[in-house]
Amino acid sequence: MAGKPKARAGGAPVGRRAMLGMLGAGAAGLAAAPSLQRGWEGFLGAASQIDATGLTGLLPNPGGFRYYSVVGSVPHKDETNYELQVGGLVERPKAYTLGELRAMPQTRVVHDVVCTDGWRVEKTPFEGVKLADILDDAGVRSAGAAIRFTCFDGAYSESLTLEQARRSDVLVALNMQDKPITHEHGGPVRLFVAPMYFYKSAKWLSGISVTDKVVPGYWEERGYAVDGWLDGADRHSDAA
Ligand SMILES: Nc1nc2c(c(=O)[nH]1)N[C@H]1C(S)=C(S)[C@@H](COP(=O)(O)O)O[C@H]1N2
Ligand SMILES: [Mo]
Repeated sequence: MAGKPKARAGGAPVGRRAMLGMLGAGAAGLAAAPSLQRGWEGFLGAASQIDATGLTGLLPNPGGFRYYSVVGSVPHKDETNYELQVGGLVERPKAYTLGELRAMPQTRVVHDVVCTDGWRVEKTPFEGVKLADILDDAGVRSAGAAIRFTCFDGAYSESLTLEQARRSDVLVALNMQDKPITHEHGGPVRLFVAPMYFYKSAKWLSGISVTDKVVPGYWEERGYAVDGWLDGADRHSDAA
């Protein structure tokens, strides 16, 4: 599979030299300023939002993750303004607040995270609401066959078949590594599709729409497989 294009769809482009300079200054500032609370991960997350070069994706990160976004900046959302819209081919379209999602039964899934770019973070816990529960709440109509996911970054999208979406290891996740998902990792709510490559796990999730067929997502329109199964994934079992 070809490497991801590094061009970002939005935001002001930052030159490679400027980016290196900024990262250098940031790293020096971090070493010199113990008062900087967010730490290297927070810095990387912030830097990645203005990095049009993809360089931040190449920097070391103690957690093993790289931060990805196809746009230059993403609005921050929390309990005051977050909403998850569920609609399309359903009986009961609904918008969930963060509080409503937190009040639903929570499921914890531990699975390796694997990006097609070659990095992996082993045994990563995610916790949240089973997508299947949200679909049951909404009542999928008989014509419904797939799900389209949209994001409040305004650009990313993903897809699953209805059968995939109903697996018990597919979550509308609120926690990652047993903490609320940070903005950099797609919080407050992201998808976690444990048996598939991490590109299927849409960050900054804002919309779940039931469709009559699979609508290829952002990377899928750019050549990635619609079925993003990891090697060794059990495609037919429901086991997490
Ligand atoms: N909204 C959104 N979701 C996204 C992406 C993105 O660019 N935008 N990148 C995908 C890819 S390719 C990966 S590997 C993971 C990265 O998640 P992380 O930034 O939390 O490491 O998010 C996936 N979900
Ligand atoms: Mo990825």
